[in-house]
Amino acid sequence: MPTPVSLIGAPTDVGAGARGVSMGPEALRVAGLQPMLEGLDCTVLDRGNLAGPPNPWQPPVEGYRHLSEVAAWNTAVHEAVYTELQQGRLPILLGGDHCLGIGSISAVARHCRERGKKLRVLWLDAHADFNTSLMTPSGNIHGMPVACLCGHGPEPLVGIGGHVPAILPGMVRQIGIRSVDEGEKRFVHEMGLEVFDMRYIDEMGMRHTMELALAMLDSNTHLHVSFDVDFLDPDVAPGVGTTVRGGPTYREAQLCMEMIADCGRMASLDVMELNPALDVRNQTAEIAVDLIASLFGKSTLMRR
Ligand code: Z70
Ligand code: MN
Ligand code: MN
Ligand code: MN
Repeated sequence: MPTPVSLIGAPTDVGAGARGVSMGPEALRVAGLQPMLEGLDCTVLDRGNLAGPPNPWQPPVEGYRHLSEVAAWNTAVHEAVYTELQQGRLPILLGGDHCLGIGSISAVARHCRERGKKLRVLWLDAHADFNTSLMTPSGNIHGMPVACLCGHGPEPLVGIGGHVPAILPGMVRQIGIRSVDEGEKRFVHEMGLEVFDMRYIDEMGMRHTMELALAMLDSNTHLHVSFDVDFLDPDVAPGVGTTVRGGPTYREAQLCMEMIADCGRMASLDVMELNPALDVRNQTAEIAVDLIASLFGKSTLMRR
């Protein structure tokens, strides 16, 4: 029996540098996320959308834009994701900007600590999202969630979930990375984050990359997938806040998702940064739904 799935909408762009990802949850619903999952024999509950403060659209203060709003949204996300996990359900967080990964992954980490489970986080993204207030070029907190989760960030964010740091860099595998700021690059290296950037994927292929990223998972490992839709090449996915050329093709992304499905360990998922304001007839949402189908085990032929 597949784990029952819960959809949680978090319609906000408080952590982003462009407006519009607040419309992401509804675009994914309109693209047929729930019926697609049901067609794969999942039972799905749509929990609706979380509530939080509006986007005040202010400049950064001391290196952070909208820190109190970002903290409020992440607290709501943390509680919602944690509640679903405690009920034995597989939460899918529908973003919203990627700052919400703090609330989501801190909840997953808390669940794993309480259950004595190991945690592996796959971070599919064009960006490392490993900035701090000292090195951010923008003040946008969607460029900081991985650093915050690893304990490097402001107390109202690193403290969510009650355990600092929420996760260790060694739990994370980043895939598809192709835009990292100068200071951020040094910090990624210093903290020993494992990054499979586009250069690596080009040279070694997606299959080898995913074999390494999914290595050493056992039956006691909770696999969390944090899917920033800007992971995909802009040719296939124009509807994101920040497009970066040179991303995975549809076929590479599909193989990535299929290999995650085959490992059988995915127990929570974020789908982030979809921006319907920049999309063309909801095509990016539809592609995201296609790829999520592969993540949940859709395959062309019967699998042995
Ligand atoms: C840049 C910053 C970012 C997503 C942009 C960009 C971060 N490194 N993340 N779009 N999803 O401003 O920190
Ligand atoms: Mn569980
Ligand atoms: Mn991101
Ligand atoms: Mn990104």
